[in-house]
Amino acid sequence: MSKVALITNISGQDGSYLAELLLKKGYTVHGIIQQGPFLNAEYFSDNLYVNNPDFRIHHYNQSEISNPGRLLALIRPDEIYNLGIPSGTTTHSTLASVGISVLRMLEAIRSQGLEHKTRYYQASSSTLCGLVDGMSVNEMVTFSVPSADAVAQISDFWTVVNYRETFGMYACNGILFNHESPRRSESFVTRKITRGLANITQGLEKCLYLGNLNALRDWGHARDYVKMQWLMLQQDKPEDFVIATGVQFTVRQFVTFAALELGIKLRFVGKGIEEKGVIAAIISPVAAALKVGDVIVTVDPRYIRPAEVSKVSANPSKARRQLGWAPETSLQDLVIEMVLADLATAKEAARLKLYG
Ligand code: GDR
Repeated sequence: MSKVALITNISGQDGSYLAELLLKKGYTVHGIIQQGPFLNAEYFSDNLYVNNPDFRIHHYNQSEISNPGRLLALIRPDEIYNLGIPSGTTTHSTLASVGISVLRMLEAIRSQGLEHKTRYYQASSSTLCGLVDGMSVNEMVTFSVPSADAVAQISDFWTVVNYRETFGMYACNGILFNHESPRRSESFVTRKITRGLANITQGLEKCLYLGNLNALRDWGHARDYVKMQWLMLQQDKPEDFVIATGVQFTVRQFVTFAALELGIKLRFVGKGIEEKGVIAAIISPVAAALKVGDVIVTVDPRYIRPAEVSKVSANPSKARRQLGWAPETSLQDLVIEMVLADLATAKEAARLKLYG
């Protein structure tokens, strides 16, 4: 009998990669889509999904989500991956929906008598640590200085720990640092950069406007991180893990790598809000319409955050030590994959613009 998994927010970046992974492993995958009626066809175009009886989507409204018992009774999942809400959802709705849904999901597992069958994964992020500049995060971090967002995540985190310790449930938290991919939303800086620069090479945009170029982030590939989420549920005992690469780069470096992949060598001039990225050399025909000296990156004060956490490092050594997990994709490879995907889209958009 194949294992049954339930993934919430399956149409998001992580949900779609996780669904791919589990289907390849022979699972029957049930996914809940929380907002809007559509499955993101772009992510699910693979023939893994088409007419696949092992892949089921449930379109739920808010009240159905907050009452998941019926679905659990129906599918009796071996594993639940609660990926929560799409990133970027506002704080009020975060508190109103996510904090409660974790509790309701765990309660529903118990009320259906599944507490010794169903393993539960809760997606948390480094936000829950109440990040302060310069701090290093491992699983022992004390949650302090919380932002409003962190309050919701801290509540979820301890609810999971509480159910694990009080009811002996197999429930764990993944504390994920930034994880990106071509499926990342454009509201995050990596995708904004790869999409913006690809559009510029195709004449669809002139300049990319960014905030703090000095911000340091630990960026991994979402596809690697969902493997870790799965691994967390395959152990003898449930534990919480930091999921990160342990390596940091600045936003400026990310822009530089992405531009290079598009055949543009950038030179940064000026400081702070005066800083600009100027084309120093064109080294490939992809950017043939551009010329040396063009300003294609500009710092725009509107994107500078008032309370910026510009430097936080992650310590994912527990994942490596205990689960043998290490990210497989380097930042350079991640950048290449994202740039190539956005370049293909930009070329198509430019072609349509030209020929209609
Ligand atoms: P982050 O991701 O805030 O770390 O949260 P984001 O990509 O938004 O920002 C990363 C860094 O880039 C700087 N930056 C810009 N950011 C955006 N979005 N747009 C810009 O134009 C821009 N210019 C510079 C930011 O100031 C920041 O320093 C992500 C989310 O997934 C969270 O949900 C999660 O908790 C953390 O990662 C771990």
